[in-house]
Amino acid sequence: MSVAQQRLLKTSIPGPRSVELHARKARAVASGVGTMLPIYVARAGGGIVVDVDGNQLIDFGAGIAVVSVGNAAPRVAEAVQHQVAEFTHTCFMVTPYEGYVAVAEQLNELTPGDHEKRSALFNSGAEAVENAVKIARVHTGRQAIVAFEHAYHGRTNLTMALTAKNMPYKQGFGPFAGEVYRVPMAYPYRWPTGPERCAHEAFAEFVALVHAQVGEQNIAAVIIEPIQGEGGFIVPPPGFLARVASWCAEHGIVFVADEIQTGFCRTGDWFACEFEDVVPDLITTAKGIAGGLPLAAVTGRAEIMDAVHVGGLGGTYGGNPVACAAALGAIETMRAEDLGGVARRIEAVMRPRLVALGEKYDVVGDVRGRGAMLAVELVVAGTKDPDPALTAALAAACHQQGLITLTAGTFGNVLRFLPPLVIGDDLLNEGLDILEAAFAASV
Ligand code: PLZ
Repeated sequence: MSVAQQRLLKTSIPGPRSVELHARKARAVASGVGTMLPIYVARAGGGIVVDVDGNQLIDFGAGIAVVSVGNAAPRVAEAVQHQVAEFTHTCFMVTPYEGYVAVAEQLNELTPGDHEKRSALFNSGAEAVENAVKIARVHTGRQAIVAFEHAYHGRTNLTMALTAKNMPYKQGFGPFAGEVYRVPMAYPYRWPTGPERCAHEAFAEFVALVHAQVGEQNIAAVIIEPIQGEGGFIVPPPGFLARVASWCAEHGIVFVADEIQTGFCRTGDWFACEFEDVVPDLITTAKGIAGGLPLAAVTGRAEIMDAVHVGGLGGTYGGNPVACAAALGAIETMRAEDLGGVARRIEAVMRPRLVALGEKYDVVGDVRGRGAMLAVELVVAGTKDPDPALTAALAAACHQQGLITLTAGTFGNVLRFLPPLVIGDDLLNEGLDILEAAFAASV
């Protein structure tokens, strides 16, 4: 690993060179494209991001759950370098190539269920979700799509409609796509009658609501993140996913698991659905799949995937050969280094320390997540009122000390942790030390 695995602060954060680049950004880049922490990156690897001022920050974000295998992971870099020298693009729809087929084979093998499967490749998570909807509609001959509160599925027109949160994702960008219906999410911490009743009551509400307001016979698909990502790492109570999935099966509705954030070892299994033995009809993947190159996929039951007419799915770049080579390198890394097991070990290190924070500080309402996808929800002490200002202050305090942390949540009050799975235990613990110090200073 060429990047030294240690935190190093040479300047204030951001340093002078980053500040200069950020001024150039303001003149050149559309202001709608925001940046959370304006340190400009020079190199990154393992659990460290190096900026242009020579600062080395601990990475608890992994580019939003993307570089699970690490930045510039050796197998990914090697596969990409080889592929980029052979050919960079032909368009799979014009003249195909083996890498695309090999990635599809891997996805068919690794995703839950041993039924016959097919995959199709795309460029971004949102594009995969759009295509899952297209496929479900053709297969069922129905139009309605049911999504959940706190859901995040992307920023394209159809996926904005599926995404729950207005600011910043939807504000001013309507009108949104039709035939999208939203139902309550089984959110244990905020379930009105308490977490014990959440699974049962949320499912009953879901069933009653879609029956009364949509009609089962009109529903093409129900889409859900097995652990909600941008919505605040909301883990549905045990049994909820399975009940929704089997209800879908009963009514001929396609059950789509959006594993774009949870997939590829992040939660301790290849896919988060496996934890509860849920087998989705379709599964959308992206992010962790290709070690940082843009690639996404829809994988699912052969009879559903193959319902679409020839030529109905595609795009110029979908399944680009360089991205496919990267994916094969990333998947090989996950297998060889048992990154699912590593994610569980990361949880074993992080969770007890987050729980301890929760015991010490009343502002920690909830500690949750799974594997290397963990979060704390911050509230006003003694209430469940979200505290987004404290959340932002804690994140900023971490940034100042050289720890990259992200926030999330419909109410902006969740601090989330998504380290690269290849991060060392020493960096993990040092990052947690910084977090603890931020609590001590800010609360
Ligand atoms: N589905 C579950 O997490 C992307 C969004 C960052 P794209 N999440 C990060 C931002 O602010 O834009 C995501 C996701 C889930 C779909 C998507 C969309 O994936 O690759 O960003 O299109």
